[in-house]
Amino acid sequence: MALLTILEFPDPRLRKEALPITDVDDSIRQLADDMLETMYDAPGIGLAAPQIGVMDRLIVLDCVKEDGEELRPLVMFNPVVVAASDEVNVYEEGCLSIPEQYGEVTRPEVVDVEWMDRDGNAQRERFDGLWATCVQHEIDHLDGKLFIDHLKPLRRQMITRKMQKLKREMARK
Ligand code: K1U
Ligand code: ZN
Repeated sequence: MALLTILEFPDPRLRKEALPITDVDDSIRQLADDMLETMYDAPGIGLAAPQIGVMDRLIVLDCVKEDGEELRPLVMFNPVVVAASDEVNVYEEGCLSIPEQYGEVTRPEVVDVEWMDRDGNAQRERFDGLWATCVQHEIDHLDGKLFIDHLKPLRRQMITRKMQKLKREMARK
């Protein structure tokens, strides 16, 4: 197992579209396990492959938040939202690639997602609550989309400028 480095906005790799996975083999299963370890360590509730610089359509998530409740690590290859409710939900989202910045994002409250699991089997499940928010946030990463793209222009600009300034300061150190 290995901890991976999480890319930070405005890294251009976060804006690229990831490619479909054709073969679920041991190397991609190992990558998924390393991503889960990295996500739990961060700590976070989700992680998408482009966030660690791998342009494959792979996400991991576990939105179990209660202490003592059994973990539910999910690994999804080629996830797709196949149905979404008209009802929406507003959640103050964060992102491991945009540290310490938050914003209210409106998304469908309930989504049906299809994906391929670690054994190459097709899966379909309905998600609601934080699971629905998180799976949509992670699938957005696969299309080069970030939660700030859902915010009002002024808030998005504020976060973008803060992150650009932080990057310049880090480069000077
Ligand atoms: O994709 C990511 O950057 C991970 C991100 C997922 C996410 C958070 C909030 C709403 C939608 C999607 C995070 O995990 S940020 C960290 C976080 O939310 C968290 C960390 C520890 C405990 C609980 C939440
Ligand atoms: Zn994110």
